Amino acid sequence: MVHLSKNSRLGDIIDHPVGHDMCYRLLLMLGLNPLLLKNPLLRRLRFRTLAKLSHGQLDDAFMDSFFHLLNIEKDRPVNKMGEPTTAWWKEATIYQIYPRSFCDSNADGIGDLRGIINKLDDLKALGVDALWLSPIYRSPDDDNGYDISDYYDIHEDFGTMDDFDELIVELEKRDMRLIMDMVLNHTSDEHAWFQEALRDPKSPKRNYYFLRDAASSKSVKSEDTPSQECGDLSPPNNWTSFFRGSAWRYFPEEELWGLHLFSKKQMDLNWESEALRDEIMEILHFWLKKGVSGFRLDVINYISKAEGLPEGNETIGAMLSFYGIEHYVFGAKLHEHLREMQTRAFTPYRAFTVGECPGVGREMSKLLAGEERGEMDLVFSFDHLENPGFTRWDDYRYDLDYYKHYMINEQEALGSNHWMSLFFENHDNPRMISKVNPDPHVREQLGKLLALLLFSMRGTVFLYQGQELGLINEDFRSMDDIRDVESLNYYREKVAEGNEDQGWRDILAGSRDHARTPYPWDDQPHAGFSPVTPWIESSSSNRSNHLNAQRADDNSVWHFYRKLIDIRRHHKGLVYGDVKFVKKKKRHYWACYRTYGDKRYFIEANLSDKPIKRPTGNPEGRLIISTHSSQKNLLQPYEAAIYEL
Ligand code: TEU
Ligand code: CA
Repeated sequence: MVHLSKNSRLGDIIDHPVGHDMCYRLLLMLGLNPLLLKNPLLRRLRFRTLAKLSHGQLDDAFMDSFFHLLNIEKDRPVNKMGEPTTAWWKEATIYQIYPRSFCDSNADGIGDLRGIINKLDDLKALGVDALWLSPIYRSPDDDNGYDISDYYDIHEDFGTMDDFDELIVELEKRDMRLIMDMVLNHTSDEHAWFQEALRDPKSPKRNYYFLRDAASSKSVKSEDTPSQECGDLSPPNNWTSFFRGSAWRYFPEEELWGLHLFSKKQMDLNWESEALRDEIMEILHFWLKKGVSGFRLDVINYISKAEGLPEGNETIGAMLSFYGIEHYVFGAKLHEHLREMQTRAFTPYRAFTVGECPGVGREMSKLLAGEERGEMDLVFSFDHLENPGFTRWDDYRYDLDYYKHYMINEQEALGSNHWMSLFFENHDNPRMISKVNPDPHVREQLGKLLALLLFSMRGTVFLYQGQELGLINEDFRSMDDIRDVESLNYYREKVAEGNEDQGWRDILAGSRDHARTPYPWDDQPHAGFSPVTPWIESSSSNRSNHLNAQRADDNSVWHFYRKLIDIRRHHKGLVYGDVKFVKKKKRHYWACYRTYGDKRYFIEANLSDKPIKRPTGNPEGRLIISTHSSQKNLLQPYEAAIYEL
């Protein structure tokens, strides 16, 4: 096994899975084209030469952290040849529901399980095979359910366990499956485990979390990461939270520090505790026994934290604006923990798993979800959601040519033992149409183009509620319209820095609330979501694009999605077929062939808002679906089509 160091050549670093994905991220952050990784000249450079060029930015401390992270991983991905094996979850269209905002059945302004049950026929009509529900467990809702206080109970806002059991029955009747969101990196501070851990130093639960004695914790002060509420004490290390500020919360009565990578009320779990892992297996069994088909595992790549919770590297911290990430993004025991869940819980039920893995790219994903690895089935990674040089908070036009090259890169580099998740939206991101082009005139065409790009690639398609209606970002008027803890903390920090206006612009570009507003059903008050004022409100541009109107219009975005789902069901070549892009260099032009047995397909699209010349002339074959009624030689703005050859 090669041991990587600053004397290694970039080529060897890029051939290492963690090295590859970290360098990819780095280039994205620097606003550089990640295709540079393939450059032979660059590959020959030694890392220390590159570091010298960075004017001391990539100092020795940085290199120590970086190579430490790389050298933890001893395995290398294998790419198998041939056809992929078949599986229900590869063919399925999986639809994510944000339960608070889907349908309110009891007029309290909050969506609920009965609301979902009432709408199952609409989802069936669209053609979805499985639902993924964002968390519905008991929770004080500091982070809308991603802070669980009881894994064995249903949130009272959402209904009862009887409602849940009924949902399972109603789904089965319709031949649909259920995938639960499972949050195992942290619990709510109101979870009984945490309460006991805090109160009782002798309790075994104390070891379920990262609780540190204030008296014994180091007292070096870090100016960069002030902790808000603890007088002159300093936190055990300099790690910062994804929701701003120190990742440590001080509990003055107990004189303890508790680690939270997310909000102050989301306390990180210590997977080193065997008793905790036993509890987790029990939770998984509980839901699997009820008949759920699998799990979406929230930030699952963060569960293995470096022993001793060492200081985060300053350079990495400054670069990412999060300190400490290298100590948990791909921890030493991650594979072991995933395998334990696989053998003890998932395999006995043949359950499906998709791990949400921020910071993980293509090569690391192969190690987490390669068929031969015994870890998970699929990974959500996020390198395609922003263009190089931009973050979610930036107001910019997303260039779909970046997506094209990203997809080429992914699809060509995966073996038949790998499978990718295909998605543009979820509850953590603004709407994709708005990112690409907010011009209302192109909204429908663009919605259809994005749909076709998703459904014509090799992978599993995940839709987020409202995407099938072509919903766009909300026109929030002020911070009074915003509910999300991340946005609220972010804005507060901007105000404290004196950047109030910038803060508001950032919220308008990147707030997670854009995707969390009520689903528009019909022309009733509040678009039929609820008879009363909902917990968060949507704008008229989304309310008027409701499902009812779209079902009545054969040309709607909804019908386009419905047709695509149906086509995929009848043309397995679009699911499993081999992918070959052509005319890759032609800007704004997307063209690829899919081959599966004796079936062949051609997919063609214009990624821009201007007409472009068809470089191939009029394609042969039978047109299966198109966004426009096709014209010769010219592709209309955002035109896209699939042909069977
Ligand atoms: O998200 C994890 C995550 O890192 C992000 O997508 C996050 O929303 C954002 O980057 C923060 O800067 C998952 C859930 O999807 C999200 O809703 C939760 O808030 C988070 O975990 C904590 O459970
Ligand atoms: Ca309700």
